[in-house]
Amino acid sequence: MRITQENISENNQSILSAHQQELDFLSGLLSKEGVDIWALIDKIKEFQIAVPSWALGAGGTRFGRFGLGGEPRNLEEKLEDIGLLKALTQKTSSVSLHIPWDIPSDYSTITGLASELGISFDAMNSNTFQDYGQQETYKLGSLGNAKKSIRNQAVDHNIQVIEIGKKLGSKGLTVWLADGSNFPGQSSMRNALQWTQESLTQIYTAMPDDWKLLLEYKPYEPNFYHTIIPDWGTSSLLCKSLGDRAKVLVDLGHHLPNTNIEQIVATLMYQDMLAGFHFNDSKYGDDDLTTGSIKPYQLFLIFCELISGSEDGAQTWESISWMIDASHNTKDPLEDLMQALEVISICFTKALLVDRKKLSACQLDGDVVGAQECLQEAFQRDVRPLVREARIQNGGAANPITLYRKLEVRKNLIQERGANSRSTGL
Ligand code: LRH
Ligand code: MN
Repeated sequence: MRITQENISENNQSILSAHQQELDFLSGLLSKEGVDIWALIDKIKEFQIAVPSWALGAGGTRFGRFGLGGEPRNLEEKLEDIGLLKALTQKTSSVSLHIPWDIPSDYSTITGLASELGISFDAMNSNTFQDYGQQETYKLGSLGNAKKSIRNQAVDHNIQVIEIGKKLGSKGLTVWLADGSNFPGQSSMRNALQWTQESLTQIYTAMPDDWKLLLEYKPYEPNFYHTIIPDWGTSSLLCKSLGDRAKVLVDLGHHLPNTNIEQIVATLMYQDMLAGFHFNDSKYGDDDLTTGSIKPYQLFLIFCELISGSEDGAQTWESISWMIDASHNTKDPLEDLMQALEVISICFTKALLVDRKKLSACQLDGDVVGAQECLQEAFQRDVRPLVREARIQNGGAANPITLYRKLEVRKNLIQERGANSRSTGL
């Protein structure tokens, strides 16, 4: 199924006057405060977010998975679904593939379809946390496994992923390791870290010079006593030992409760060590819930650090990768992703509205209340008309989910692919 520009402009027509009224009112308020509306809208239009290939079907937990039908059965259909998201939101111009879940059957078909849909290939993800018929099991680890032969197998897999990515035009490799232990004494934590460093060095050396390595950390799960790369400190320690094209990937769900993630972002930008993000939200653990559905203020504060860090020259905006990493246990994956894209754009826009001059003056004067008022002033602003205007100017739908439902996309996908089609992924 494809959504045409006619579908979109016809639907937008019905809401344009109401939208224009809201936009004019907000523009009036913000212009009085010296905000350049059009520059703001351009920044929102340019801000693109990669879609994870593994989040286009129903996710699940060990307690069960509830399919919804019409799920993409192969990489071609996954690209079609991202094409639907792009048509509706004009926010998703790239996909992040996971290997072996998304090994292309025919490269020319895949690259042809991707360019037809206007989709490029973002960072590739290796997978040494499952067994999928490889020689030796990853049950007790991969790059940090005590057995040299298994470490070599995992290094070879990552090099294969790089080779696949090179054929697709990707420029990055994301490495997340489930490696660790479930019980004290089970593994030598210092040796496992050293073996991991040695394995990563082989992978980094095999990467083309214009590629970057994004090293993702996670405190626990699937191992529940220790994880070899549990936090940003260990990830940046390893990255610094590899070289300046290795940086730290921040998955918002990979933090112990109440961790100050915006401070981690500030610290990584201070060292030019931030690779990018896996956006999602969580209440307790790595819940992979819809971005901004639980802690939108935290997401706003993270964007405040990103904007101040890039405007002050700590790290360039262009060097940071933006991806969603979520699992849809109870929502339609495409609706869930459209909700995430909306709130990411909203929190980014609110953060752009922070009067940074006034804020740093308050910080220097020790005006604690004044400083918070600067953030609240921006966070409490309803910027949805700006985000909608940016989307409409980009050729997207004024209200993506409304149009998605009006066109009965899920129903059409079920007719096309069947009620029990299942997507590869978690
Ligand atoms: C690990 C993770 C990682 C992916 C996987 C699908 O929790 O966040 O980024 O490889 O989810
Ligand atoms: Mn992730």
